[in-house]
Formats: sequence, C-alpha cells, structure tokens
Amino acid sequence: MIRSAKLKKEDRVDMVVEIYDSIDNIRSEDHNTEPVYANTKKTLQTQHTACQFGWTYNGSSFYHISINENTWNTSRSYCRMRGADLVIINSRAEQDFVDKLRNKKQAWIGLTDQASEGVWKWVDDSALTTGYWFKGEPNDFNKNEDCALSGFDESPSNWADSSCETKMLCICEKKML
Ligand SMILES: [Ca+2]
Ligand SMILES: [Ca+2]
Ligand SMILES: [Ca+2]
Repeated sequence: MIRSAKLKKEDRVDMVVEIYDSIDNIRSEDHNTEPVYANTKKTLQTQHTACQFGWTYNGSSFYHISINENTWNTSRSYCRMRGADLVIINSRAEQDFVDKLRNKKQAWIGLTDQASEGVWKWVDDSALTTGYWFKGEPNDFNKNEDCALSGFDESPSNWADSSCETKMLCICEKKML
C-alpha cells in the first residue's frame, strides 16, 4: 500500500519533468520568446528593471538558471545558445547572488579542469584566483571529477568538483556590454 503510493508520487514527478522538457524544446526552437511558467515567477518579480525575460540583472550581468538538468558540456551549450556562458564567479557578492539564484539546488558553474588536471580555469580561459570550495574539495574523486558545481552544501564556501557527466541545473551569465 505504502509502496504503491510512493510509486504514484514518483510518476507524478516524472510527468512534471516531461512537461519541463517540452517547454525547453519549445524554448530551443524559438529564441525570441520565453514562455511563462510558475517556478520562474520569483525571478520575474525581482527583475522588473531588466529588459530580458527570464534573466535576472545583478551587478553588471544578467543571470539565468536552467529548468532542466544536464551534463556540464550540454549546460555550457545551453548557455551559449542564449548568448551567454556558464557563470564566472568573480567576487563574494557574485557567489552570494548565485547561491540565492540556485535556491538550495546544485548548479554547474563555468569552472573546469578538463584541459589539465588540477588546473582550474573559467570558461573565458582565465585562471581561478579566489575559489569558494567546500572543505576537502576539489578532490578529483575516482580521478573523474573535472567540473565545478555550486551548492555542495549550504555553507558560504560550497563548490565541489564532480563528474562532468552528472546532470544538474546550471547558471548562465551574460555580461552587459
Ligand atoms: Ca561574473
Ligand atoms: Ca579534476
Ligand atoms: Ca569532489
């Protein structure tokens, strides 16, 4: 009895995910219009001064959190298709902002050591100077962790390296020119 109730709940979650997938397919086909859905409502309410729908303005950039979970590389493509890239975190203020935006979920950021193990670089090829790593991270667990995420836990320093093939949300940043 309990078991079947649990399964039903999981089915419902799957359905929601499928709906989000459909929305994202629509989004991919039409870059000029962004549909409205409930869980971006909060973002929209705080970005009334921004001119781009679905993006939040803060400091000198626009930010967007994905709806779907994807690998690091697919996430990067997702951002680039939208004229942005995965977020580069340049300051404590930006780190705090990213923490707010991801709303307690884990999200890919634009930091990787795929090119050279242990040499962390941002997606603009700049070197990492100040990192907000969680204690013990990055640890290149199983020698297979080359991509960085924000939100390993909810402490102020919460980055971790993870397998780039893990699927999670991502945060895109588009700089104001
Ligand atoms: Ca930045
Ligand atoms: Ca690594
Ligand atoms: Ca790790």
